[in-house]
This record gives sequence, C-alpha cells and structure tokens, in this order.
Amino acid sequence: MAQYQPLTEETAVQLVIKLQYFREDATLKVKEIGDGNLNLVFHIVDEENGKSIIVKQALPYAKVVGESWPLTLERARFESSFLQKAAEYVPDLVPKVFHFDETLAIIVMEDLSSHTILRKGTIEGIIYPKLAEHIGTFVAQVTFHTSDFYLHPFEKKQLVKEFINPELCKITEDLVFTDPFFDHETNDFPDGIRDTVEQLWQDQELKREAAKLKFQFLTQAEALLHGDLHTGSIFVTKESTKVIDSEFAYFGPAGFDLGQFFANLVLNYISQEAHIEELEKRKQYQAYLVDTIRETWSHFTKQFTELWHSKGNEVYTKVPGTLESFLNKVWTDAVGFAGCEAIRRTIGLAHVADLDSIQDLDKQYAAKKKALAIGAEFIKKRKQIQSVEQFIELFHVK
Ligand code: SR1
Ligand code: MG
Repeated sequence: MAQYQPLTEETAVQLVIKLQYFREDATLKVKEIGDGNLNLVFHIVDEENGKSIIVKQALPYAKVVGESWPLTLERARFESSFLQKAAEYVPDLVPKVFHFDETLAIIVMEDLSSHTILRKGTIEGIIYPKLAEHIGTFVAQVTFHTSDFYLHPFEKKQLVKEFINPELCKITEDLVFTDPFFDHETNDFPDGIRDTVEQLWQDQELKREAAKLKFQFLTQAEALLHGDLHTGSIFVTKESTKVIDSEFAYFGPAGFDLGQFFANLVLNYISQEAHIEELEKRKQYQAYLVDTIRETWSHFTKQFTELWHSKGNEVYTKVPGTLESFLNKVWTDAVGFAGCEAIRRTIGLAHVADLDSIQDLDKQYAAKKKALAIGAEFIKKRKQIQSVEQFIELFHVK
C-alpha cells in the first residue's frame, strides 16, 4: 500500500504476512480491538503456535468524536519515537516496537494481551504491587535522560525539534486546560451537577491558576513527556507494567505525567465509594491507592536523585540545592496538573469509566462533585501543598 488508507481486518493480515511476521499459509485470527479515543488496533494471532502481534493504526480523525475532527497521522511517529526513546532507558516498561510505517501511520508492536488496562483493574479493585515502583522509575528515567541536566544542549534541542507535536498538544491545551473552565460546547456532564459546574466557571481564582498551568504546558520544554499518562495508557499484571499510547509525547513541564497519573488514581479512589460496598474492603483498596501515589513519588525522587548525582552533565547539577529546587517545582506542578486532569475527566469531553460507570446516579453525582472540589483545591492550593502527605490529606478519609 503506497498511500494511506485505513486498514481492515483483511488488509491488516495481508500486511503482516507481507512484512513476514507470519508464514503465508499460517492460519491467522484477527480482531479489531481498539477501544480508545483515536486509533484502530488489530490483534493478530497464529492459531497453530499462538504467536501474536498488535498492529496499531492512526486514523485521520479523532474516533471519539468522528470524521468532523481531523487529526494528524503524524501522531503514529510520535508514539513510535517515544516508545523507542523510552526503551533506551526502561525497555521492560514499554511494549517492543517491531516496525513503523509513516505512510500508513502504523506501528507493529508486542502483543500485551496477557496484561490488563490499569483503569479496568483499578475499577475492579485489583492491587498491583509493582505499579508505583514501575511508574516512578519510568518517569524518572525518561525525564532525567531527556532533560538539560543530562543531554548536551544541542542534542536536547534536536530532540525537542523531533517532538514538536502541535496538534496533539492543542487537544490537551483545549480539553485539559481550557474548555472545562468555561461554558464550552465540548464539555459533557449530567444536569444533576450543573450548579456545581457553574460555580466552578465563576471561580476567577481557579481560572487564573489554571491559566498559569496552561502557560507552563505551552512554554516549558523541561523534558520529554508521555503526555497522556492516565490509567488507560498503562497495561499491567501483578508483576509487569507497560506504558502505551504515547502519541501525545512532547517536551513539556516535568510534573505533567505524574500529575495525570496521580489524578486518575484519585478519581478511582473517589469512585470506590460506589464500587466497593463493603467498608473494610473499600478502605483497604483506597489505602492501596494512596500508597501507590506516595510510593510513586518516592521512587521517582529516589531514582531521579541517583541519576542526577551519577550522570548529571550540566554544571549546576553540582551546586547544592539545585536538585531540591527542581524537584519542588516538579511536585508543585504535578499537583496543579492533577487538579486540571481531575476536573477535565469529570466534566470535559473525555471522561473516565471509574466515575461514569457508577450506576446509582445520586452516588455518581456526589462522586463527580467531589472530584471537582478536590481538583480545584489541587490547582489553587498547589503551592501550599508541599509534601505528598499534605496532598493525600486533601482526599483521603482514614
Ligand atoms: C479527542 S482525544 C480525547 C482524549 O483522549 C486521549 O486519550 C487524551 O486524553 C485526549 O485528551
Ligand atoms: Mg490514548
């Protein structure tokens, strides 16, 4: 196929045979399994020997909205380049990329069917003991190795150039940082919480602080970010964690990925009031979520600090206090970004199943109102919230 066209199950099979991942006479089972907002995902398996792969293809529009929202196919390159860059430092925490085709906007990659999407697992109340260590490691390694603390300024700027990702960034600028704070047509929320939403739109202090965070996102090229690190972008088992869906990758403020990850755990925490009926069980699971936030931050700072001392190339990495000041900034930013993510996943265009799947509408509205209140606190109080314990106190009921 010389020109772009969306794959069908049939052409996806033809393609992988042509690429020699399977024998021509293999009996292949194929299924389109994409359930995200943007792409086609084909799962292909050889029924004789069980060998399987994933073919992911970007569509020229946002699937979640339809063909009326055109979207660059270049995002497949960002996704594949990010996965390959991350694999230099954390090969076990990303899927293997076998092949990338820019024209077709496809990535052929490792099949992770043995894993579960973390959002699904957390909604079901499953504990992943290695998650915090893995995500803390992932963010520390990618952040440090793509920052000016490690890279030569020429190399850093070359990489920044490769990850100029205006269209996908614009989605975040609009959907995370702008639309939810105004009466915008992309917003989506039930009438039952309209009063709370209208109050939020009138909160000028909140809007001023959201504006500051948006401008940080627009202007601060501190390190390479995944750019969409919510719990739907992470595959897990009890032992393994794989970060996927990196099409939003770009150079931005280092606290952004952690902020999104924390926010999605907090939203899950809030939703558990409705999902886990038995009080003792619920408390246990919520305590696990809190520990995951605490431990992720701890693993992140520990690894980042080790890398800073062992591999820091920038002269200021030797000046006492510089590391602490950078980590403080990452923390404060992460809290603010967590607030924006919590608000947008509650009333913006792209929701989370954690909240939307609450069947009892009174409980669902109560959970959504709580998410909005907590999100607003994260944004407005981020500079006073100086430790992970203070952050946790804002939503954790012991
Ligand atoms: C139109 S895309 C909506 C959302 O889905 C992606 O996963 C990102 O979170 C984006 O904001
Ligand atoms: Mg995605």
